[in-house]
Amino acid sequence: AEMERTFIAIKPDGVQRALISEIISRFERKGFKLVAIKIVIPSKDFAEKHYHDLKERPFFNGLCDFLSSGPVLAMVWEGEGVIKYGRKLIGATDPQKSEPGTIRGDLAVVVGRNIIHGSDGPETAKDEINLWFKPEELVTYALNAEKWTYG
Ligand code: YYY
Ligand code: MG
Repeated sequence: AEMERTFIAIKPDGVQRALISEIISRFERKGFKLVAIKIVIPSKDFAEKHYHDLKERPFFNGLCDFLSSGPVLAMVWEGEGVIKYGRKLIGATDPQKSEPGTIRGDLAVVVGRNIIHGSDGPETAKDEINLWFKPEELVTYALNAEKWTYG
């Protein structure tokens, strides 16, 4: 069986606030594996594709302007339960409601600047990975710690 993968992105606010290493560190220390990473400034059109599910929402235009306003760190993380647990590490959409200990709870204040994106389920994970990455950008490899992480 293939290991589960999710799409995680540090938005322009997280990049500008120098939170890249802090955020990567949380996924890495948990035991998840980084299988793709790049820094990119998405076009407005690309941002609209990424957030297409939200196109009827009043904040859609501002959200897409924001995502395309600067560099985004796009990543794919792999591991057992990584889609659901990745969302748990990230915390609630509104940082005012995110628990302390989560990325948004510890590092963000308002919903419009909540620093990170994570796929919300298996289907969106697949779609978002395919939107942001070419197949050859995903690296399959073994980590020596795997036998200690998974037993
Ligand atoms: O998946 P997640 O990022 O936690 O929330 P979504 O409901 O998918 O919304 C995407 C994005 O839109 C959110 O991270 C911030 C922004 N947003 C907003 O600006 N105002 C809202 N009321 C809801 C979401
Ligand atoms: Mg979402």
